[in-house]
Amino acid sequence: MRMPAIGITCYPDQGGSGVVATELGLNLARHGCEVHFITSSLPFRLRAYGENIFFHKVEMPEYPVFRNSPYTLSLATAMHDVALHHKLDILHVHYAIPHAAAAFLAREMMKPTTLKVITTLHGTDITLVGQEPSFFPITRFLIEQSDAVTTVSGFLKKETQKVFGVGDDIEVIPNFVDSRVFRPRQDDEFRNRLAPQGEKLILHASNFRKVKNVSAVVEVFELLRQDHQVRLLMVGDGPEMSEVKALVERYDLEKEVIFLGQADHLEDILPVADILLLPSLHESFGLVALEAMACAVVPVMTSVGGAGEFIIDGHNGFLRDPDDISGMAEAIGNLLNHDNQHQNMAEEARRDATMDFGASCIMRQYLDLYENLI
Ligand code: GMT
Repeated sequence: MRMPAIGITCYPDQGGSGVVATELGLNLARHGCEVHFITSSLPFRLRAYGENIFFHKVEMPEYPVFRNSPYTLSLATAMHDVALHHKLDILHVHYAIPHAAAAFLAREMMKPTTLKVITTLHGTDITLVGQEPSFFPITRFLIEQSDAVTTVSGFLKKETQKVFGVGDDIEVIPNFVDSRVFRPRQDDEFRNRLAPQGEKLILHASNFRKVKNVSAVVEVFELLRQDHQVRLLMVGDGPEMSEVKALVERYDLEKEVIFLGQADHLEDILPVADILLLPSLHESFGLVALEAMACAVVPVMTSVGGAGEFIIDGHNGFLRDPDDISGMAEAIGNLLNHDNQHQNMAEEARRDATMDFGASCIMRQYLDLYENLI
C-alpha cells in the first residue's frame, strides 16, 4: 500500500501544539509518508529538512481595504493548491481555530474529493479560545465537520464532549517524546556556570501566558530558598514576563533567578535541571513535563488537566493543585533532602516517559488512524 501524503498545519512559533505537529511530521517522513507543512512561517522545530519533507509558506497579500489580512482564506487556498498538486490524502491540522476552518474550506473547494481532514485538539483551543462566545459555534461546527478528531489527553476528550456536546468518536493520542533527543546528559561546564556553588536547579519552561501561572513558580522558589541552596532557571518568554520580573525584584531574587529567554534546543537545557516546575492553572497534557522526564528530570506539575495520565504522584513526579504553593515547595524540598529517592524517581520518570510515550509507539497510533480513514 502507498504511504499517505499528508499536509500538516500548525502554529509555527514556540508552543506545544507546534512542537507535536512538527515532530509528528518529521517522524512520518521517516516512516515513508510525504509530508507537506503548510504554515505561515517555518515551524521552529523543523530544523532538518530531509527526504519526504516539504514546506509551503502561506502568502498573505496586503490590500488597503483589509484591516487585517484574512489569514484563514489564504491558508485555505494554500491547502487547496498543495492538496491538488501533491495529491494529498489528508490535511492534518493542529489547534482548531482557525486551522480546522481553513481545512474545511479547502476540502469543500476540492469536491468531489477523497481528501480527509483530521483535527487534533491541543488544549486552549477548547478550554479557552473555543469557549469564547464568538468562537463557540464555529468550533463545534468544525469538530463535527472533521473526518476525525483527536485530543492529546483523556481529560481534553472529556472536556470537549462536555462543553460542545460532541460524540464519543474522538480518539485520544497523547503527546510523545523522542528519547534519543531528550535524554540524560552531563554538561558540567554549563551546570557550573548556572550553579557555581553547587546549587540545585529548578527549571520552568513555558510561553509565559496567564494559564502557566508563572507567579506561582516564583512563590514556590521564594519558599524553597529559605532552607535550600537553589537557583531558578526561567526558559521562554511571553505576555506575563514583566509581571514575573517585577515579582522576582520584589522578593529580591535577581541573583538566584536566571532568565534564559526563548530556547530552540530545550533538549540541551533540560538535562542540567534537578526539578521541572509547571504549576499551570490547567494543562491538557504538559509536553515539557514529558520531555523533562525523558531527560530524567522529576516534574512537579499541576494536578488540573491531563497530567495524571502520565505522572503518578510520588512515583515518577508530583501533582499538586496550582495554588498549593506550600505543597509544591514541600514536595521539592523533601526530594532535594533525599538524594537516593530523587535518583530513583528520576530513573522512574525516564523509564515511564520513554516506554509509554516514545515517538515510535505514538506514531503507530497516528498511522493507524490515517490508514483507517483512507
Ligand atoms: O501550553 C500552551 O499554551 C501552548 C499550547 C499550544 O497549543 O501550543 O499547548 C497545548 O498543547 C500542548 C501539546 O499538545 C499540550 O502539551 C499543552 O498541555 C497544551 N496547553 C494547555 O493545555 C494549556
